[in-house]
Amino acid sequence: MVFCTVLRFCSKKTRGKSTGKFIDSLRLMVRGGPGGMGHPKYGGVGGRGGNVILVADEEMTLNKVLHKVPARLVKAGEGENSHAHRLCGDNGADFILPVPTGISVFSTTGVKFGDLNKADEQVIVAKGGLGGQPATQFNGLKGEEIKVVLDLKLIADIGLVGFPNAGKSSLLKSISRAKPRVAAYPFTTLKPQLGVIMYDDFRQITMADLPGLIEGAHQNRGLGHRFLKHIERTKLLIFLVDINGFQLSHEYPLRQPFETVALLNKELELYGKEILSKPTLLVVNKMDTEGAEEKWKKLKDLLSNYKENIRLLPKVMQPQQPITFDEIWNMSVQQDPEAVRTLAFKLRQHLDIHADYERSQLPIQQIEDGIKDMKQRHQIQNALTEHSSSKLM
Ligand SMILES: Nc1nc2c(ncn2[C@@H]2O[C@H](COP(=O)(O)OP(=O)(O)OP(=O)(O)O)[C@@H](O)[C@H]2O)c(=O)[nH]1
Ligand SMILES: [Mg+2]
Repeated sequence: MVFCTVLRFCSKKTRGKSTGKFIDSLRLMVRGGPGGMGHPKYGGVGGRGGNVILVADEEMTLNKVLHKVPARLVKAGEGENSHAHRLCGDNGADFILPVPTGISVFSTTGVKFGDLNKADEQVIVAKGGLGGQPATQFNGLKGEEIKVVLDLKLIADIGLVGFPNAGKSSLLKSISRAKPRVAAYPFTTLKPQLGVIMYDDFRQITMADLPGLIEGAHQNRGLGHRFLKHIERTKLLIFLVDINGFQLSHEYPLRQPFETVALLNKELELYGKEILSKPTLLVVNKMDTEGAEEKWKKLKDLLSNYKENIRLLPKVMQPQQPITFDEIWNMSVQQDPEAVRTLAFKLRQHLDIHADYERSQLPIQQIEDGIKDMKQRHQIQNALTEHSSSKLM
């Protein structure tokens, strides 16, 4: 009850400021154009109906799509009828609908049409009907008609996950030019926010800040789970944890920082989809608060043997698949801009190392075929060794 009240109270405040509801899923009825009539007397063939085609466009959002087709109905053009003076009718016009990059297109029965991940990629969702011809007794056929779901998953390099109030939006704000709302109550962030980290050499890395997760998020408690799909396509995750732990309200138990790490691990595991196999960094925040150093000592001890120590927690908090953190950091996002800068640098390094590592899978395949590229493997192995020796823990 208290939980619901908090949620409604917060959503009211933030929605007042927002510029429209963020849509990350949209249903549309799409209809291919009907074929034109043939001409039985002269054997004329009607034009084919137009197709409905979705094309990825980086400028689009699902809100803009809805603005373009407010009735959620998309119809391609009719094929032209065959006439005595013009026996072959023209084909109907295709309806080309620009959609955001990063969408998956499904039928409402769950059949996938495809993913549109890069600008200009396209998918035909409804084909136009055949024009009238002898095989159709010169009748034009109806076009395909189907309900489709456009499911948006943001494409960001890095995804921020954590309990509410941990400082995720504060980190996004200080590391990028994004201006997410930051406030001292849970569920300040109600929809995913994207920020771009800019580097001196013009490299840009995108980071997604998601609404906070809570225990039981996989059972649809809170807001976080609904948005977890947005980290499916990220290359790197940051678990952001408050050194003081998390307490939803006085009616709920205080979760110690180690418990919040395990619980985040568990929620992601229950969400599934191999999210836990992504490289993950742990950032422990709010080190400027009272008693933080003491708490950090304890947390560090527990984390140094994470796999064993999570088994000491109550069963409900235990993930089956303990995550391996690539690196663990502690910092104060709010008080230590230098640490934030170093983190930005580290993030870049991690992304590069993992990109190299992914690429290194190719030569490994070829090795099996007898073609060895040992030089590259050595370079990557060296990079990984250097990298692991720079870990905090
Ligand atoms: N003392 C201290 N407070 C911090 C720090 N970082 C963030 N905060 C505060 O923690 C509170 C929550 O910060 P947010 O950035 O809104 O947290 P969030 O994780 O985005 O929260 P949700 O959007 O609710 O999930 C705010 O009052 C921040 O000012 C820090 O390093 N030190
Ligand atoms: Mg936030």
